[in-house]
Amino acid sequence: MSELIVGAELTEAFASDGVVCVRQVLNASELADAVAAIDAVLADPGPLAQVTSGPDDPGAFTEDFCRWQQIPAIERLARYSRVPAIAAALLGTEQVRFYHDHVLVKEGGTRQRTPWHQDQPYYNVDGPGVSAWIPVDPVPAGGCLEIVAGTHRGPWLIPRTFLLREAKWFPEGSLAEIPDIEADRDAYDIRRFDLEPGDAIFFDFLSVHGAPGYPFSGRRRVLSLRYLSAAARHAPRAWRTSPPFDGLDAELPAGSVMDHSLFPLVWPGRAREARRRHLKELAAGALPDLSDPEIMRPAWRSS
Ligand SMILES: O=C(O)CCC(=O)C(=O)O
Repeated sequence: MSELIVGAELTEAFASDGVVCVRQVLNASELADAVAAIDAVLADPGPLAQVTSGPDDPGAFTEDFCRWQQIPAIERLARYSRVPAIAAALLGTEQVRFYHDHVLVKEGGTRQRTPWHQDQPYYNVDGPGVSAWIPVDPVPAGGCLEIVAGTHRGPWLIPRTFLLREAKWFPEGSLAEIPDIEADRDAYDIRRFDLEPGDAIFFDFLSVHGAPGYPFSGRRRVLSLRYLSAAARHAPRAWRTSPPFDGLDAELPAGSVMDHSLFPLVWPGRAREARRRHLKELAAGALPDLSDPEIMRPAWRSS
């Protein structure tokens, strides 16, 4: 795989549309890690796991959240793949924190749509963030995540539960409703892609997005990695957010930087810091510590 260049074209497209597709973000071994991670999540669901499709659905839509502390492969991808570097470039921020992971699997034949929504109104943060939606199976455009370009500029729209459409977060009437996009799709600039395993769609926490069911024979296994810009701030809510971070409000004051072990700083990564240190040592005439694996680990190259 070639050197990653997050050029102006990509960052400008993200600033203007709130969504970009980046091909081959994961290399072969990272992809294998992502497959193993998703399979581990499905084999041993966590306390936040849920099936977001009805019992009569011929397939199933399964989700799980916040598993990186139990599944090392997720932490490795979140920290050391190229994803945090791309997130930093797209957000135009010097520092990036990992917010959480989200596994979203649609079995072949699933009818359940992922309703149109924005992510940020479900969260406990104000300020910018980006998600990387990374399938580990080939996903045809007809089964792909869809994003309405330009909606990242807001406004915030009311979050509802996916199945029963309940307003469990912001109270009814306090935010505008999501428009009926399905009734008039041509009126919206909807982006979707034919994806290969390891490609990624990066989209802003405020971008309106949804997904069709999965009317194909294979599965659609996705790992979504979510990142916070340095400008993101803790926004405790009067309700349980999705995902919830129980007890956090007592530890992190409202309006503070998301400086907590739940949200590790992942960019600049250890690899970049280690290389800086190494260059400094070389400049000072000192012998570099070549036993430090991070020095040898390429941050911007995947192989
Ligand atoms: O995978 C899906 O069906 C929806 C994804 C989504 O809503 C998200 O990643 O925020």
